[in-house]
Amino acid sequence: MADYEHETKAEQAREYDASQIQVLEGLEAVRKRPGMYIGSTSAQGLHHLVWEIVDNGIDEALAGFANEIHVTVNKDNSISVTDNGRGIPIDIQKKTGKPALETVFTILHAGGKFGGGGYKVSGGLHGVGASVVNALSTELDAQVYRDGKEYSMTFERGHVTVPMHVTKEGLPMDQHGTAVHFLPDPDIFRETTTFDIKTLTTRIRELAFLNKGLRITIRDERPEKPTEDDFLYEGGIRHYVDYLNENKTTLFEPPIYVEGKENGITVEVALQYTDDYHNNLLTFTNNIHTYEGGTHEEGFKRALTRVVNDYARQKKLMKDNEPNLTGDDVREGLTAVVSVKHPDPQFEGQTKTKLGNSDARTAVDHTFADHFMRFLMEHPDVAKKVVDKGTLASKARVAAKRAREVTRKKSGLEISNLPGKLADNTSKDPEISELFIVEGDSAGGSAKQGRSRLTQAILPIRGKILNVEKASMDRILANEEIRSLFTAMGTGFGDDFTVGKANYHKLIIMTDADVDGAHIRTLLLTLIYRYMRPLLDAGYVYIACPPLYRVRQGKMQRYLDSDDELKDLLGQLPPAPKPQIQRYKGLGEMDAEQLWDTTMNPENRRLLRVDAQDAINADQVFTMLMGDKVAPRREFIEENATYADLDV
Ligand code: TTJ
Repeated sequence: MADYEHETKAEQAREYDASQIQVLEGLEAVRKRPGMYIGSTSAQGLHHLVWEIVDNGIDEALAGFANEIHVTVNKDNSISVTDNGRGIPIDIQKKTGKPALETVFTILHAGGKFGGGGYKVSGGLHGVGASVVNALSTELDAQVYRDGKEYSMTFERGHVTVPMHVTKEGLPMDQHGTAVHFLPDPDIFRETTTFDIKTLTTRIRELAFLNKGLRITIRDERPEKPTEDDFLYEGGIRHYVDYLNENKTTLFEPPIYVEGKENGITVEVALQYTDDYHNNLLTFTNNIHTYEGGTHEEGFKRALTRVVNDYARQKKLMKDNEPNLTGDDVREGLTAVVSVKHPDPQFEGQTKTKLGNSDARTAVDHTFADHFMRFLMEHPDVAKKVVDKGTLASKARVAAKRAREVTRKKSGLEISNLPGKLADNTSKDPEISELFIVEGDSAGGSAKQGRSRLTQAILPIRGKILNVEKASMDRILANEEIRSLFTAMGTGFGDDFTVGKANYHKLIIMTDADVDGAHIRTLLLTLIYRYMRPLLDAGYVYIACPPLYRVRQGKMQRYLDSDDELKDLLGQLPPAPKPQIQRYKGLGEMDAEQLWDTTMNPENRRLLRVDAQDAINADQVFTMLMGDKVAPRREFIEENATYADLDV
């Protein structure tokens, strides 16, 4: 391209116009199809805006130039994010003739791509940059602090309204950083423009764990008395493991922590064993939670299994003729966080949260195996506990397998031998088949009568099922209620579990809208979370939402889900004839037709999909709700009295 200074004014103008048009086209595209850039325009998409901005500050921190990020939810539901980095460059770029600051907010994908040196390792799920946030905000303003000056610039829905100019001079020369403030556009975010402080706080805490030494604060200015949380973990993911195990009984303190670098990949692993029967392994790549795992997870698992077995053989903790401990054995009771920072991550899988780079497998394996073997050698008492735990798991696994084989022969976990209480649907197509787990025999009866026979199967369960959080595998397998669920689903159990064999692509939990119903639902969700997790990952698990009220007036009949809706409706109805209000306490109070109309008919019903994305919280929630320690449970229930958080 010709040198800018040698172009005529007309050429410059033409070029400016051309680039301007391109910019507008780019950002108009974002406004036309926001879902393509931020996933959706639901609450999740709304919160994504915050991460797009925060990620820029994190990149600056990872590059070593910032150590503080402050996030504020303002009274009007706008967001402010500041960092103490170098500040977005304000010099005029030759290529565009505009300040770099403007480019960052008006060119798609421009975030972090300029300036040279280092690489962008952070990034939200989509990593599309600040311009997308700008396009989807009614107003956005940015300040840059550098060279003793404050520079400002303002936008509306992606368009520049006030070009960059100096707004303060004579500031301290060592004051530097970036501040961004934006107000999401309600025309785009039709569902909600209200930020959820819990969602923001959870992710910010996680980001602080994942980036040791970085201080991140979150302030909520909306309540009468503003709240502020301040997160700074010098120990990084070691503290994450502490946090995850807060309410568990651990086998040793503190968590093991290793860090290393191989081929430009930074590897961190923290782990600790608990007396639980299951494990909690979280993996991250460039601060993104890799729900589907991938090469870093494989490298970690492989190294863990190998090192524990090698150590046990070397120290004669296992007999020569005993078989090796399996991966599942050595992971029983394990809580671990694996975090890698990769210069060029390849994300694969259904939700693009599976790491594909094979160099990450070897980097994690090598880094972790070396450190971990040395750790075991230096801490023989801890090492013995780890080996003992694995050995115990191995024995339980063998016993459970034997029990399973016996039951399979006797009454069978086989599809040919469906449980007696199951009213199956007639279609054999899993995609259109739904399995309702219904609380109570009477509701089960109504559901059987009212259902669509082609697509809907009913499995009634009586009362409280076994709490799997406190039971070993063989006891779980001996439980009638649980067995019939696995048999009906057709997925197999334990090592044999295959989500591809699921007979139903919707597993719908239908319980009463009272405390007992909520408890049964939690028991079922715990079972599914611990032993049928792939169903959650596949998005097959749902909660049915029976209505709370029926209101009738003359020929009019309406079903309502909340007290608010009831109040609204009663406010609108004429006073006569007197409206008749029925409050449903249980599913059993509805006849077959009502149950179909309100809760089962795909045309009218509401289903809540149970979201596997919330898995980290779920682990803690289940430990708290279902584990042994009572005090944190009471606290948790008091804090979350509405129960709603578990549902989505
Ligand atoms: C780029 O390379 C030259 C020096 O500055 C680098 C940079 O972009 N730094 C930077 C950007 N620090 N902080 C940001 C930033 C912070 C927030 C909160 C939001 C945005 C869009 C950028």
